[in-house]
Amino acid sequence: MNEVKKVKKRGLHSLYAKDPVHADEAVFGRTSHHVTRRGFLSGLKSLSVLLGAEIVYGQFMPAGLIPAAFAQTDNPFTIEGKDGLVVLNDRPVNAETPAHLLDDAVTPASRFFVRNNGIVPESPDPKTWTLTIEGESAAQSRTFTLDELKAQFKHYTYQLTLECGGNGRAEFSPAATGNQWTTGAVGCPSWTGVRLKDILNAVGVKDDAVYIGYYGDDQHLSRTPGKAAISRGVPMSKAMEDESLIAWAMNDAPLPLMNGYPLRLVFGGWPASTSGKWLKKIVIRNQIHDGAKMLGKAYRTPCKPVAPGTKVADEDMCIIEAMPVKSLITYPQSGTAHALSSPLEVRGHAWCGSTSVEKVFTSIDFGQTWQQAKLTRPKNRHAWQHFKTTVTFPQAGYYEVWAKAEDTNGRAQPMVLPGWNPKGYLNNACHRIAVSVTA
Ligand SMILES: Nc1nc2c(c(=O)[nH]1)N[C@H]1C(S)=C(S)[C@@H](COP(=O)(O)O)O[C@H]1N2
Ligand SMILES: [Mo]
Repeated sequence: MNEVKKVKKRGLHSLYAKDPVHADEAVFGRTSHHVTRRGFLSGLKSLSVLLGAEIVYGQFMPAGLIPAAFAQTDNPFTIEGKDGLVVLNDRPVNAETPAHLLDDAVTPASRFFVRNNGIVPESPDPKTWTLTIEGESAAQSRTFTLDELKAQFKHYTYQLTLECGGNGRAEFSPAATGNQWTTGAVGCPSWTGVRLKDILNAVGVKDDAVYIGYYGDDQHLSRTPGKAAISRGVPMSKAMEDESLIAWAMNDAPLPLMNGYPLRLVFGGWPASTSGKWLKKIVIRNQIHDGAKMLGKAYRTPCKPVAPGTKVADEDMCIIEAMPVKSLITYPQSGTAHALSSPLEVRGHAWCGSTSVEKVFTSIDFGQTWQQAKLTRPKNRHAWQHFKTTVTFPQAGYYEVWAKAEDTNGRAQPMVLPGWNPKGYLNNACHRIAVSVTA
């Protein structure tokens, strides 16, 4: 079931992540990292040849930008139960969803990404599954079976966005190690379960509680008994939100094994690493949880911005909380050919971990001008929103459609890579797709 078939190939992103200067040369055919504008413009000509069309707004195209048309990856792997996901690693299994497969308003289980830090439990038995709540700030220690959880607490369903903190890592330069996620470590299914706060309150939370931490049933890659692959958590304020769930269902069906079957935490809008899978234990802590991947540089960014490549001391790294504002174009698929005679519908989703999205804009001229898209309200707090717009092209040629979301606090996505950080988290740069317009 967990088996991943076929051999790895190197995509443009891994090429670029490994050595951006050489990748630049390979793609743009340049000999120097410092490209003059003239050199760049002649590069543009050869790019146009490669693309098979004139880059209509080529004079605005930033030097060093890899055309989105080249970011197409073929898919050399498959995971059972997952449809068209691109596998980035097979030990542990990690797979992301191509943008055009995330077009549904509610992400189907078959298209929800997979991010594992350890070894997936083989065949968890829901009948004997238990969840224990304990910890120094728990009034008592209590264990529930899955049936007891379902019988004793009210059920809630919310549509909640989960995005890996490392989504977009592939674009950072200098490159950050770790899974080279492009845009597909995000999804927004509907989740059903009980409110974490109802369980915590039933057990009893002491006044000195500051954090909860989780433990799952997956093994560390080394298979060392008792060693957690990951054990993260959230502050009490997030734990006590209405939408913070202990969930057993995704889109009204049991969770897929890869996504935490039979029980997981779901904290919408926060780095998905906080949403513990195969959930066995929650600890209520009187200090910030110090489990695996809570300390050091894991899921942290520099407390103050640093220049790319800077070595940052652990004590200057701060825990990532809500994810930043972001959007994804899910239709059309990047690389689409479109006839000049008709307008093109462009659509996708936008989300923001702390508030909601206020506006989404698209551009077809490398960000010179923007037009505002139609945007829906979220189904509930921490659910992604959908945007739709119609684009008309002035002439045949190669275009990129860019999307930019702005949250209710007036914070918008940057067009280029934001704040470099040692582990490559929180890349919320504008998503862009290639469209070739034919006469
Ligand atoms: N027990 C356990 N929980 C986990 C993980 C894990 O490896 N083990 N990975 C975390 C990370 S880093 C992410 S991004 C999300 C991914 O959830 P998904 O695999 O369902 O997409 O699960 C989180 N919860
Ligand atoms: Mo993650």
